[in-house]
Amino acid sequence: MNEQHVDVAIVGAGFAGLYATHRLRNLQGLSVQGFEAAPGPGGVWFWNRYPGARCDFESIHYSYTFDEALQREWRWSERYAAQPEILAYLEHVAERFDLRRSFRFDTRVTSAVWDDSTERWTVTTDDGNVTVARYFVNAAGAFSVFKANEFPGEADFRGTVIHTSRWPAEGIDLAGKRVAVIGTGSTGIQVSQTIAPQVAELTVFQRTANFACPLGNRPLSDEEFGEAVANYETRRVESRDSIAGAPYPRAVKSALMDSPEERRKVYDKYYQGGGFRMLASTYYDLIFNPEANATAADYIRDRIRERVKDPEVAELLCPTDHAYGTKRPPFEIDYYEMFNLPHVRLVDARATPIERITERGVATTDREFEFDVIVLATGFDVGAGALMRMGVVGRNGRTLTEHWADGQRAYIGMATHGFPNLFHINGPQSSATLFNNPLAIEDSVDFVGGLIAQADARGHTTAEVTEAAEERYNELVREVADATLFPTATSWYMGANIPGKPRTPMYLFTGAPMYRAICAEVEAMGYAGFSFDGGDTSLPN
Ligand code: NA7
Repeated sequence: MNEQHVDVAIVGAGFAGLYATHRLRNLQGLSVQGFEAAPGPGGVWFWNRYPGARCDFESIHYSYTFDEALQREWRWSERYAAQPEILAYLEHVAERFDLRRSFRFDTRVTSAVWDDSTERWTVTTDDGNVTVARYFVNAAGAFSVFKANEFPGEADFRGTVIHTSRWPAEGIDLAGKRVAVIGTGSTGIQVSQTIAPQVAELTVFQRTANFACPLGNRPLSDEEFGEAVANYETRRVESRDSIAGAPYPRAVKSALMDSPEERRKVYDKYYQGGGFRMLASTYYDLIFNPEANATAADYIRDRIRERVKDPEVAELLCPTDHAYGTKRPPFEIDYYEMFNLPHVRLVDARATPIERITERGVATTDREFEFDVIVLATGFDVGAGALMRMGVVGRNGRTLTEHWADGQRAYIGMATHGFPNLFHINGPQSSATLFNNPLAIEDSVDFVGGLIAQADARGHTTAEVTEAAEERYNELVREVADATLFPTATSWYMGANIPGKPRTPMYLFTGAPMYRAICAEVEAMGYAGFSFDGGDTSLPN
């Protein structure tokens, strides 16, 4: 067994872990040891190699901002980048900033234990080594634990059954195969529309219909790219000041202030290829007011009915059980037209739920379907699911699982009481997971880097959020959620997609500007809410 001592241990080599390594090691001069379960960098973009995997934010926005030359030189080929291109980008970043050498790949953290006497984290990994660190940074991602064992009988199936986030790099030959896709979230929609032309039969199992709107992907022209590069400085500022973390026009009106004709024009403008603009740029009250929301929901249902020829199938594809935006809205290319193809069928997995996977296929409550391949697009234990599985033990032997028995909580999404010197990037109760992620990640990493620098400069050895600050922030998260329609839906936003997981708002539903303002205020007040060395609740200014 090897034991090494470093300033910071980082888990995860995705967007968050890579930037954290750059910032803390290259810019702040700290010693860093990173761990990554995958054989290479990329995080969520390493694992999600299923056909059609693509980002719903434009590449020129969904990318790092910290290095001027990087954003000028990396030429995105499409308006919305596909997974291979984003992975290549992250691999490039890892090389360019010499980050690989700080990571041990193919390595999982098996326990992380805080020692109050030494004020260190002892991080044990499955290669048998031990790393002792002053700080422990959770950059393990919000979507890294997929829902496993959702259906009994997986092992009985004679064909191939695979979760989308474990798609093999060499691909799966789907030509001429009878394929099932279970799940109609962002992933299920992307994979279905992409494989439909290749397969002999495609059967989509839908439990909840979704409000999917057109993505509007196309090649990124030289002109568009040139314009982006020329204006990066202002665009990035605008992004950080926008609800979605991308420079989309800000909705300033209530949907109820416009006439039906005026509304139709607004929705027409943003439906067609606008991505998240449909939510962020149309009307500000869609997410607060059921009546306003219904105008957008009705509009999208009408478009679905126009695009799907069979009226029964169209009706089944129209969401009726939740308000628009209260489940993460997916984006699509030709998902609805796909159901006009003779070899594609839709199964109502709410009316006739899936009971099990059998030797030959899928058994619902009323029949058995035969398949060669079953694709599980059933989602993730979203939030700090990965950290929960790492055996994290804080002050006084209290485990993170115990502390979060009633729901994952983290002050400003970054710190948890009883777990000193542990910081989450993209953590539970941040807004970060809900807006353009690379920018959110940079902001959180910079906050954590700043806090560590301050503590070091003043000779403090521990930083821990107080119980009172964590509780007050938790109340804020709940109050904000209660002011919105989010709690009315069964979604991962509410932790409600995992049986037995406490139903509680997983995020601060404010969007980027307010979340960023809260973090800035905490920092400006000398890291208010944090106790340093168990003393005063903030550093003296
Ligand atoms: P999601 O958004 O959680 O979607 C999972 C889908 O799988 C959703 O349609 C679920 O239906 C369905 N599902 C889950 N369990 C079952 C069972 N038992 N039976 C039938 N259908 C089921 O995950 P995604 O991977 O699509 O997206 C995750 C995020 O990745 C996405 O939001 C982006 O941020 C990127 P349900 O709605 O629960 O009825």
